[in-house]
Amino acid sequence: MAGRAPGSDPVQDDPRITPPEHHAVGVHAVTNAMRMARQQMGVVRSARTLLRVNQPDGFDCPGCAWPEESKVHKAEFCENGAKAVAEEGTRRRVTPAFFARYGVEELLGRSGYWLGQQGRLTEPMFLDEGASHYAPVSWERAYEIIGEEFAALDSPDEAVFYTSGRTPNEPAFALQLFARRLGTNNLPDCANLCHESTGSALVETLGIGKGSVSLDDIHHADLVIVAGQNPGTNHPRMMAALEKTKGNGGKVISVNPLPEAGLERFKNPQHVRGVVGDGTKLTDLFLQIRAGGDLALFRALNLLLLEEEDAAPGSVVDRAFIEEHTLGFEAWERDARTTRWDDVLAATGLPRTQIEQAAGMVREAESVIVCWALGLTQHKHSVPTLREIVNFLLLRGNVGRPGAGVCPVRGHSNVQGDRTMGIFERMPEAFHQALDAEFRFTSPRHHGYDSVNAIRAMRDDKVKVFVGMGGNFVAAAPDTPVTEEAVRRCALTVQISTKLNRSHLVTGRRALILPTLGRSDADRTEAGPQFVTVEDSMGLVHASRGRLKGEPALRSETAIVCAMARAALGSGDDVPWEEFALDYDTLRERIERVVPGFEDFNARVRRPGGFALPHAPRDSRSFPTHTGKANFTVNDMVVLAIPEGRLLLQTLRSHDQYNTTIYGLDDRYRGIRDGRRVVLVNPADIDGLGLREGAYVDLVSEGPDGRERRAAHFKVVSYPTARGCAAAYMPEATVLVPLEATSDISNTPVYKAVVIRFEPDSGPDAVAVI
Ligand SMILES: Nc1nc2c(c(=O)[nH]1)N[C@H]1C(S)=C(S)[C@@H](COP(=O)(O)OP(=O)(O)OC[C@H]3O[C@@H](n4cnc5c(=O)[nH]c(N)nc54)[C@H](O)[C@@H]3O)O[C@H]1N2
Ligand SMILES: Nc1nc2c(c(=O)[nH]1)N[C@H]1C(S)=C(S)[C@@H](COP(=O)(O)OP(=O)(O)OC[C@H]3O[C@@H](n4cnc5c(=O)[nH]c(N)nc54)[C@H](O)[C@@H]3O)O[C@H]1N2
Ligand SMILES: [Mo]
Repeated sequence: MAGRAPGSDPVQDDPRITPPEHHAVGVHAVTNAMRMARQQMGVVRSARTLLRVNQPDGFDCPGCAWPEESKVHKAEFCENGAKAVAEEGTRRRVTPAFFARYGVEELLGRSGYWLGQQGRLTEPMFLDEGASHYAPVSWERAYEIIGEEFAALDSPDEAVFYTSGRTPNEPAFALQLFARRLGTNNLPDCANLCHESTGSALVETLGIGKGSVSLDDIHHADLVIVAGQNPGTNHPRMMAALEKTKGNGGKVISVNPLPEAGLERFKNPQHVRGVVGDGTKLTDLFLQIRAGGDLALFRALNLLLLEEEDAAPGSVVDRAFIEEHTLGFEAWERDARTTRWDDVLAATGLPRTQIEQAAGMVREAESVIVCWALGLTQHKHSVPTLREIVNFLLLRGNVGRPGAGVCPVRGHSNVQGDRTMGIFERMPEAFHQALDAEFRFTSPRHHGYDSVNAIRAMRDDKVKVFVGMGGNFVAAAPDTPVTEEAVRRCALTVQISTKLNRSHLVTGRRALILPTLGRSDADRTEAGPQFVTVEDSMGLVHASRGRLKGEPALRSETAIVCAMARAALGSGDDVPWEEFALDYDTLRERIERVVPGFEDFNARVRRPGGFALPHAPRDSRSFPTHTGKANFTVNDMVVLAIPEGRLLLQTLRSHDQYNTTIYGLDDRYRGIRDGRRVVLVNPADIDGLGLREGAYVDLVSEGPDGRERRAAHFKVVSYPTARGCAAAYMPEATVLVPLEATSDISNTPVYKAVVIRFEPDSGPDAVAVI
């Protein structure tokens, strides 16, 4: 990472600190989103574009994966959805003249915020070996270069294909087919960095790695537990769903080290009450847990439920369900009863009375849903934590009936669909067999690299070509300098992108930027207008059609993948890549024959609202696990021990960013303005550690490898986070996350629990730009 360039962008400026807010959305959300939309798109384009988001004949919001309320009703307003659309629909342009003006070294001194603000990429660009600047290149030559580098591989496993979850189903299917025709399963994706722990836990216990509830279930649940999630910022439309839960008499418990405004009150801008009144109180009980304490919390809840059952047999435990549909109950129950309260209190930091109150609410609820996101998936013990949540739901039969179930809330708008399409380094055998039968070949069965293992492989010179299908790998992955050094060892890096980011600047010996159409852009081939499809967090598949006229040189993701496949696999490959790129219906016909649940795909996806994929636990209370039943699992208690003088740091998102894409410098709900280098610390910890509110410090982490990592110059903000826990934004704080610190089983980076200490400020000049 380069030092700070003189005269560079003002991202490291002094943030202003104001009190956090206690409600989310309201009129400020609307005005803020409209201001950003106007700045990026102008008035007319803003109106035209924003009115088409999530409409039956419009495009799928490139923001989060929360399902649409109803495809046939008017769009719900969503501030951060509007910001995501504006970021893509911007009229600003990054042209060849831009690259002639700025060399790669100079751009490396600019922040990701500045890079993103420059606008949409317009033409393919090539960075030749030793060159200081990217130069324009024709699409034909770009594919030739790709062909040359693939031809030079000693083994197909020297290629890695990373996918970010915005990529729609059609190009995702084509990409995995390309990789497997080549002979590799090296298909890491952003899910490896995100919800992989969810997949690992749910496949083992319920037989399918996806959520089991619909929006209707959320609306009609008696109790929704929202753990490790900040919907006010990251899934704003979820607040409207929780408002309905409340309206129907349901209750909400939120579990979080931070009191997130979006979980306190929701001012729905769709209602008069939401604009002029106080809005709706969402959370009935807030459990301000210590980071990493959720496994202990759910163990304690389970213990309390078992004890209630002892006191009044038959009143708590759903014996009939357990008998008929599950395995492992007795062994689990024996272990659950060994749960010790001193461990629970140490791990959670919660008073026992609050946990008892929560257990009381659970007992009174006929139907319970647990929702979660990264606060639960990015810990070392995430998989056991999520398995324990499954135990908690199974105990009362809260799976596969109305108003009950598991609700992992995904991130990227098509991250779930990409996985369904086969973007995974270890797809099940049934998928390989179907793929092989359809395309008459034998796909490789040896597992590929996930994201962390791909970094290790690049570091160890086992990879020569890295292809990024969207995303910003070097800024999203952990241990930034280690990842950057690894990527630089490649012979060729190819980024298929809409916007400029750091992964275009940290490159292999040669590098290509292939600019692509986004969701909101019209996609027309010689065969006529095309559309793509996506799958949301609840397994609903629907069409997405953009209307904006993109720059003439842009190609669709499908077209780019198919042309790359042809260049790498040669004219002898008998997959009709050209036909796929021309007419996406032909690709969907193949998807239909390979992926279960896509019968009659082309017809069904043309219906307004699309269709729901099958989900055995939800649909029929059947559990396609290795045992054929839902599995109770024993998950050992974990109490994180934090050495004296240290805090547990989580890295999270501000309100003005989308992962590594920074929209602005405010985190409105948390009261942070005009800056991002802040560390949120409990006032008692500020005192206890001898820190001073408003002072600048360095954050230092100590990895399992014994190496120290430093993030310089963070402003200490006194904040009501749980004791012992601190928070700072990604990607600025990502440098502190060691590559070797990953979740057991799922291998996800431990982004939410980095042990840090504070050291004197090295000053703004020591800031590593990201
Ligand atoms: N506007 C916007 N929308 C987005 C994104 C974005 O960046 N911007 N990103 C998208 C993506 S890819 C994803 S994966 C999702 C992410 O959605 P979130 O998971 O909501 O994202 P984070 O900002 O990482 O917030 C993590 C939350 O978990 C809490 N938390 C941290 N550690 C713990 C813990 O140990 N226990 C508990 N109970 N809580 C904990 C944090 O305080 C915080 O509230 O959002 C998606 N939507
Ligand atoms: N420290 C820390 N790091 C984290 C996390 C964390 O909580 N803490 N969260 C992790 C999570 S949950 C995730 S999902 C990853 C996200 O990792 P990524 O998905 O790799 O990162 P993004 O920032 O979402 O990628 C943004 C880039 O995607 C490109 N893009 C946008 N739209 C499109 C499109 O339609 N098509 C194509 N081809 N490209 C497009 C643009 O060029 C843009 O610059 O980050 C992870 N990193
Ligand atoms: Mo994510």
